[in-house]
Amino acid sequence: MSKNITSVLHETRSFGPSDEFRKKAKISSVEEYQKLYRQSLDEPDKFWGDIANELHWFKSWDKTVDWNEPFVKWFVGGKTNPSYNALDYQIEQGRGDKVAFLFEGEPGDSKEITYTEMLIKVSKLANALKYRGIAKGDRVAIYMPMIPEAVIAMLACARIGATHSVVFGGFSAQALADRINDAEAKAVITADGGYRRGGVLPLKPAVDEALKICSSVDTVIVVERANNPIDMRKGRDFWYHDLVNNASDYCPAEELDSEHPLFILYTSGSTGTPKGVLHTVGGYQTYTYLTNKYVFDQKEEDVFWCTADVGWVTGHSYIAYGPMFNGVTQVIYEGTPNTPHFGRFWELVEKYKVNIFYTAPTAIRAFMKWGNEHVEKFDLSSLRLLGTVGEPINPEAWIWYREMIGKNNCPIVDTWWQTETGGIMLTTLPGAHDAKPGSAGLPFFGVEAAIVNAQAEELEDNEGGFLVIKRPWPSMIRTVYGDDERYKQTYFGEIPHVYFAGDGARRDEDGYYWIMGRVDDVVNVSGHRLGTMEVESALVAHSLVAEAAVVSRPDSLTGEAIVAFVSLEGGKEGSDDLVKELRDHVTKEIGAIAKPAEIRFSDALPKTRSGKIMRRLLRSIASGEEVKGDISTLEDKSVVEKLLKQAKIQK
Ligand code: 7RM
Repeated sequence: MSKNITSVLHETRSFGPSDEFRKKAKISSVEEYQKLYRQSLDEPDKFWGDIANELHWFKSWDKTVDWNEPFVKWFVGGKTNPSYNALDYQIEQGRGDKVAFLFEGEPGDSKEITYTEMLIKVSKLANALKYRGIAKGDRVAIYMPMIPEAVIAMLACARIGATHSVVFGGFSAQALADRINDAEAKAVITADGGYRRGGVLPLKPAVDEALKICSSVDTVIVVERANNPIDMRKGRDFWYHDLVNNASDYCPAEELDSEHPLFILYTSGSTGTPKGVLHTVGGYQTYTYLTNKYVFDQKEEDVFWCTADVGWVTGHSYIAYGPMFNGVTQVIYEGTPNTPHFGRFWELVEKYKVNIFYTAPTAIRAFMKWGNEHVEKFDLSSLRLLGTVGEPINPEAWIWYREMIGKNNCPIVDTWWQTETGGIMLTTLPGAHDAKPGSAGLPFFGVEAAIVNAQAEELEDNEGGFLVIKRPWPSMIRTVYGDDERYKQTYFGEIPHVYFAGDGARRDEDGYYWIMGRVDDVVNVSGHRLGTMEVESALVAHSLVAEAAVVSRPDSLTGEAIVAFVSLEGGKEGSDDLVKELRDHVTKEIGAIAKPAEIRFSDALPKTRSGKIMRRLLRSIASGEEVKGDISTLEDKSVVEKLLKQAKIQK
């Protein structure tokens, strides 16, 4: 943390919106952006108060923001409900018969759900939860495929003031159990299974497995989706369709305090167990509403498709909440982009005449690799705006996205944000700004960003440093669930008096931010942030493994790939069979996303005297680079020599 970061990427191209796009855009000039941006910083009470009032409040607030570093409250004393704002409030504005979701299952089944139908479905499930004794303040885990019921479950929880914790359907039983236990969830909403990669991904069996070690859960609600055989335990497990058939179709939304906990979403830290990032209702709803409106320049007639899974924050903020607050029509797709064919996404863009498309760089790199012929078969002329999120996008992929998908006619917004920030923090506004390939653009309204050194001193233009946020914004993380101290340490403990996001970046002479990646020990595989510690502890859980150190190396497809250095019990020798066994083991413990791309055996790992593994050295070795920098804290230098020798042999 002591050194600044050297920046290597220098890209000079820039692309502005077409005159046509600009003319119709909500914000259509740099001056307009600057004026609103200044107002958001100079008069935050007025700015955020006006925006918050574009949604519905049962009772107005007494104070807009209450900052008691590092704890913040927004719209203090106000009462509102995000489920009301996503549904009832939209219907009040005449959107009852408007389609909320255009759902497409992987096997090709499809259905449309209007806002009114959503309200009925959400109400019924909310009533079913109440019937099962779930009340305001309880936690509910959601473990679902990408089907409308996932969003329905989130909004049903919000409706009654139960805090949801969505666990990505690709996570293992163990990962699910850890998250259920940390939140002490009372119920799990799941499905028998979902359709994925041409087969069925069973979910209920993993819930059964997890619940063997979770005592807080007394209700499991199961959506019938894939018809895979499952066990139902009497008194605990209920079919979704049975419960909702018996439930009344209206459930009034609870009047929730602005700071009532809306959801917990677990994200990896550099050490220890996953962190339960907590978001609350009033600030989160205001910020996701506004970012969705301006970053995606949402028009009443637009069809919006965010390809994220609801298990990640992007699926929370830009599927379940932000677009709903704007009354948007969305596509929701259950499957993978290459099933049953490599053009599946483009087929859906054509079918549903998608106007705004939001995806991750890792997906874009995969599309590039699969070949242009899969794109060219389909009519993409409905597209008018493209977005990316999750990791830095390399300029080559950016240009491909612009040319092949956008046909040189769609602005691209590269949006930088985190689970902890709740919504988009850095971006260009598509009708106002030129975009530079590889840059996430400028701070959004209310975001006071800076590049600093470890003493919080601001650096010069183009100097690499730590990306920090200098004042609270409405959708900021409130705490790490159940662990205020960890919250304080993680986000405000390293650089004095600012929120430190964990990313390195530089700002250029035009004020554009260029993200350089994470500065801590987290790997970002396909846009999914995984703690190296979690993968290490999964490896160490295997009986033959003594110790493990996990690092990333650059990967052209997934952004970063996991390389695991493993030392075995009793000086045993590694083998190809063991590599396979360990990779399967990690898949079982965490999920396929965490499976190491490479495993290298070593009888010892480089450590400091205090016993900390020096991942920096391993990262260099894994990437085939020279080991540079300070190795004075290294306990046993011969360990590095051995690893280097071994790396040469493997080449
Ligand atoms: C939304 C999300 C957060 C981390 C973040 C960055 C990286 C995200 C971008 C990006 C460069 C981007 N939440 N990241 N977006 N890096 N440019 N546009 O991804 O909590 O899962 O991950 O992802 O390192 O800190 S997350």
